[in-house]
Amino acid sequence: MSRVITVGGAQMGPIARADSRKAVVDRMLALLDTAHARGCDLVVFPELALTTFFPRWWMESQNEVDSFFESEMPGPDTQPLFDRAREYGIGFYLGYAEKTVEDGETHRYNTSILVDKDSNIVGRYRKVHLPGHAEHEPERPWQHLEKGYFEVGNLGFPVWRTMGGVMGMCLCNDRRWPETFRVMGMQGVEMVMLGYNTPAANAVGPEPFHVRMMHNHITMQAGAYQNGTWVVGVAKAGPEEGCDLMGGSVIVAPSGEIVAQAHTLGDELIVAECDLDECTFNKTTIFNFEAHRRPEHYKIITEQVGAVPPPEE
Ligand code: CDT
Repeated sequence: MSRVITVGGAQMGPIARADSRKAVVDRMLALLDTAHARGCDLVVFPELALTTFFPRWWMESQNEVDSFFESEMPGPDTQPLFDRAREYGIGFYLGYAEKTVEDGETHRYNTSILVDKDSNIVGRYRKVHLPGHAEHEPERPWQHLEKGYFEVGNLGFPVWRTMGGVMGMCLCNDRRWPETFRVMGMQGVEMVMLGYNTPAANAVGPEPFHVRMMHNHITMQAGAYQNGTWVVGVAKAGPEEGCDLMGGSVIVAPSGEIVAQAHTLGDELIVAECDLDECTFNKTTIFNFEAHRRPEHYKIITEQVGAVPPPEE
């Protein structure tokens, strides 16, 4: 049986702080329509796809922060997405801010879900590597308050057998950490989906745009190659009220090659036919983990957080 999944990366242009959920969901429905016309089985939307990248703003009122969170999924605003996707028989990945009550306590996570072709939520991931800072830093040109507005995800990096393959998820900054991909690689992942919101410039020091875009791609390409998996990385792009977000959404083959790439900073669908059987070559040769990994030499990775150089002479 064919294991080809036609995947759409639904890059989204800027979302204004005042944009309603309905206005955003309407844009996502238009991307789903395009995906259907182009024969997609699965569509990947960005991180925090339903709102502007709100950690950019220092907000003292928790009520104001909470206005960017969803406390039900699907909720009244997002139900049309689930309905349209089910009508088309398309699965999707969606990043959003999740507010949830567990054991009587409220938690807030930067979350993605995986929805199958029948519109069932089959997977949930909560971002582990939260970048930025927790307190207001007024000297910055824009804030990056993920550490203040979210808790570290508590679900690890699971994978799910669905849509004919082994599927995994992560979010934005996670892609920069090889551990993210390896933990999923150790579970046989065949497609990693990730949404991102990455500023085109570094807020705290000079870094050329082309170098930042290289970091964006090189991390996903390395994750794909070193684990023999497809990677679908999808941006929120363009000028979002004072902060330019890079685009550069890509679909990366298990060889590490980019097979589709966005060329705009707006709403744009990139499409690739992804044969999950292409994962087998890497997984059974150069990256045959069973044959070649030496975990007895990797303990420092899980036992230590920061780098500890040897003492000075
Ligand atoms: N959303 C997200 O994780 N963005 C980060 C930017 C970090 S700048 C503090 C990224 O790694 O792309």
